[in-house]
Amino acid sequence: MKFFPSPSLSAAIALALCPIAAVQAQDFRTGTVAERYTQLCANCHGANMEGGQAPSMLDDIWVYGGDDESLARSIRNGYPDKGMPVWSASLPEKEIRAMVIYIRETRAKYALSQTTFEAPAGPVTAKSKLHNFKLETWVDGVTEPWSLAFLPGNRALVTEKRGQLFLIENGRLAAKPIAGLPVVDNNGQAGLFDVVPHPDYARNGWLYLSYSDPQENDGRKVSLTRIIRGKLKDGALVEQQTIFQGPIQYYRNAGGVHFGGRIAFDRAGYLYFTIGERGDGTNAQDIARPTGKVHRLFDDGRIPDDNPFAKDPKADRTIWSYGHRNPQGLAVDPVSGQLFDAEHGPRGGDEINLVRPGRNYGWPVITYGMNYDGTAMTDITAKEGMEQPVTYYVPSIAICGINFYTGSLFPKWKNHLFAASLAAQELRRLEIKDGKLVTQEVLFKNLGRIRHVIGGPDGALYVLLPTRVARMTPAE
Ligand SMILES: [Ca+2]
Repeated sequence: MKFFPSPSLSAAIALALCPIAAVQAQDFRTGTVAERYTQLCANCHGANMEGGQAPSMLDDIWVYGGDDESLARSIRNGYPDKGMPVWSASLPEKEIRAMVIYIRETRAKYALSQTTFEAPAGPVTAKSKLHNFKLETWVDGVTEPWSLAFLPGNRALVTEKRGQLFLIENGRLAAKPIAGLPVVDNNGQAGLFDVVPHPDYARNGWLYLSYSDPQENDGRKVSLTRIIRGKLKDGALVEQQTIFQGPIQYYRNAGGVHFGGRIAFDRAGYLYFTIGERGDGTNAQDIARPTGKVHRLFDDGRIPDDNPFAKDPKADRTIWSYGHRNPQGLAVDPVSGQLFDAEHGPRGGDEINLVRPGRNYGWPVITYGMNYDGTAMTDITAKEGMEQPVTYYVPSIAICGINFYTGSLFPKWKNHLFAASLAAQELRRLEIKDGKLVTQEVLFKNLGRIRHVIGGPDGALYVLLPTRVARMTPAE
C-alpha cells in the first residue's frame, strides 16, 4: 500500500493528524466496513479514499504494494514512522480482510465513474483485443430471459424467469408460450431456469428444464430446484419425466435466494446440474443435503455408481462436488472435457471453479467476500482440503451464465470461456489453460444485466439482456 510516499513529510506532523494512541485504545469489532473506514481511515486517506494527509487509494501508485496481501499487511502492521497506525491490535483479521474488499470496491466504483459508456438504441460496434464485433438485437420482447437453447431447423427456445418457455423460429419469437409447463415458484430469485437439449436431441427429442418447484411442507410454502425432461409436440411439452427432485425436508421458503439451476452435459453424456445453498451456507458443507452442490446423473435420472458419494449411506448420492454458494454458470471445456462452474459469492468473492468429483469448494468456510451489509465474514480465503477458484471477483460482478465458444465466426476466440454478469453488466472473455486463468477481458458493459451467453450454430454469440437477446458478430 502506498502510505506517505513523500519521505519529507515528518512523522511528527503525521502523528498529530492521525492520533495513533487514541484509536488503538478502542475496539472496532462491530459496525460496517464503511463506518469503520470513516472512523479510522477517512481522516488521512480522505472521505472517498481520494487522499489527503495520506495518499489516494484510487490511483495506481502503491509504495508498499497494491495486491490483497500487501494491502492487508499495510493495514495490519502500519508504518508508524510515517504516521500509519498499527491496526493489528484493534482490528481482527476478518475486519482487515473486509477493509481490503472495501478498498477494492471503492476503487472499482471510482474507475467506473471516470469512464463513459454509450448506451445506444441501435447496434453497437466495439473493439476488443482479438476481435472487433457488432452487437445487435436478435429477439426483442422477452421478459427476464434466463436461458437459450438452439434446436435443429433454425429454431431455438428461450426461458423466462417468470415461468414461460418460448419457441423462436427463424429469429422470430412465438406469440404464445409452450403449453403444459409445470407450475413454477417465480418469487424472489426463484423461477424457470435452464433449458438444455439432450446431446442426441435430433434423435430422441429430449429437452431438460430446471425450475424452482413449489411444494407445501407443514403448511409452509417451500420450493427447491427440480430437473425434468420432456418433448415438444404441437406447441406443448409432453411426456414429462422428473429427473431430480430433492427430499421435501430440504425444500426452503418459497421465493427466497440461491437456487443455482444451471444444467450441462459432458462429452460422455452425463447430466450435471447445480443447486444453490438456499441462503444457508452450512447446507453447502453437509453432503446429506442437495443444497450448495453440483450433481451428476445419467440422462434418465439414474445415479451413476462411480459418483464420489455413491457408496456413502449418509450422503446424497447424486452429489458431484460440494461447498458451493449459488452456482448459476456451468460449462464443459470442449478441449479438456473439464467441468467449470461460476458462482455468486457474497459481497466480493464471485468465483469460477474447475469442478472435480468429491471436492469441497469451501463455502462458507473460505471466501474472498464479506457480508452484504458490509460486516466482516472471515479472513480465511484458503484452507487445506478446500479448492481454490480458478479466478474470483472482488468487488463482485454477480457472475452468472458461462459457456465455451466453439464456433468459427470468431476464430481467435475458439474454446475461450465467456461469462455473463448481472450487477456489473459485463460480458467477459477468459482464456483458461490447464485449469489456470491465462488472461481475461471485459468485451462490453452497461447494456443491462446479462444472464447468460451462448454460441449459436451460426457461430455468433448470443447474449441474454433484461428484455432481449442480442447477437454478436464480427465487425471490421
Ligand atoms: Ca469457493
